[in-house]
Amino acid sequence: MIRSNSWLVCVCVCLCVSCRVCDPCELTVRSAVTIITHEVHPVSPDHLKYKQPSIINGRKDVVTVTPWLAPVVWEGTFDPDLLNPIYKAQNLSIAASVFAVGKYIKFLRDFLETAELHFFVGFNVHIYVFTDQPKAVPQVKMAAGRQLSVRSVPSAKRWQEISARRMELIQELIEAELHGNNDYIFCLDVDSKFHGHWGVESLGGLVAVIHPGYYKDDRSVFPYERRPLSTAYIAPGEGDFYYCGGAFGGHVGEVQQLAKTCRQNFRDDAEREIEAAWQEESHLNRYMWINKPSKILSPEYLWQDFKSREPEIHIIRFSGVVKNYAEIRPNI
Ligand code: UD2
Repeated sequence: MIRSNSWLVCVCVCLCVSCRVCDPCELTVRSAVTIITHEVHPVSPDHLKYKQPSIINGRKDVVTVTPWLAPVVWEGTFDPDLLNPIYKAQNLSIAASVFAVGKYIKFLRDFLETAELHFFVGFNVHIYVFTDQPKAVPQVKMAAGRQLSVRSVPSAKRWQEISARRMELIQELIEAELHGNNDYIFCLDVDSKFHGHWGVESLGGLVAVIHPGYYKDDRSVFPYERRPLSTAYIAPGEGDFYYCGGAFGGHVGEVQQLAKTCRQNFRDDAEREIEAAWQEESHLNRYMWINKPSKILSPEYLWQDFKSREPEIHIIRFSGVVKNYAEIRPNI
């Protein structure tokens, strides 16, 4: 099927590979069918003026491509003057999901207000807020082409459940409302603010954000789920990067597949009475290890306010606020 925004979606049968995808314990949770999206080449408007690209001058302090040849997006690796007209011509829609349950509702205003200033400014954006307090959702003035919808969700006694249930609700949102309407979706933590440009350079089939806490570490110390009983298990010596649970996204079809798999794996773990070390973040890391992201966003796209800025971070685009867990979570 050829989509209107120039993406080709094809369906192929997975071949057996030497990974845990084919372990008997995962057969029930992974479909034999994988959706792969191929981006057709970008089409530039005629006579567009922008800075001359170079393949010898550019960022030398960071790695800008993974070993599987996915770009790693850092400031200085892309040109908005070139990218924006290309994507503008496609009349894209970008959805964002954000959960504000219990006391986390207090973070919503700053999240929404700063998204207006920095997140896909000038594009069609639809923010979906999931909350147990719809009446407390702040009224934030949104620019033309941008809208907000509120979805009611029950509150929970454990923060782990709220965090983990996001995959299920994201899957349902995509299946019920987004297919055919929105081209891309980003799933974001609410206890965060935008501080700088986050735009079309972040778009891709499957997009992961490098966690700011571990990007200089050896993978043996990543907080992956290390118990083989869990479907999120990654052994020492395995894995690529440690990705954030607080920001990920991509084409809606890809994110649907991710959410569906993580939700099912979480459920299978629950039946075995095991909860992955970092809930859906552990399942996301497991998924992204097998299903390599087609684009990786540097820690500029999810920093943490309590961390001092590192020299390679030229801009902070989105950052988690400092919070007192004991005060805001329903349980410790
Ligand atoms: C990390 C991840 C988070 C998630 C979690 C593991 C980052 C920056 N954060 O952060 O995404 O993977 O580990 O579960 O990567 N929420 C509520 N109400 C609650 C609790 C949580 O609405 O009572 C929502 C809210 O959108 C919040 C998100 O769940 O932003 C994640 O919860 P967190 O911020 O407490 O998780 P944290 O800081 O451990």
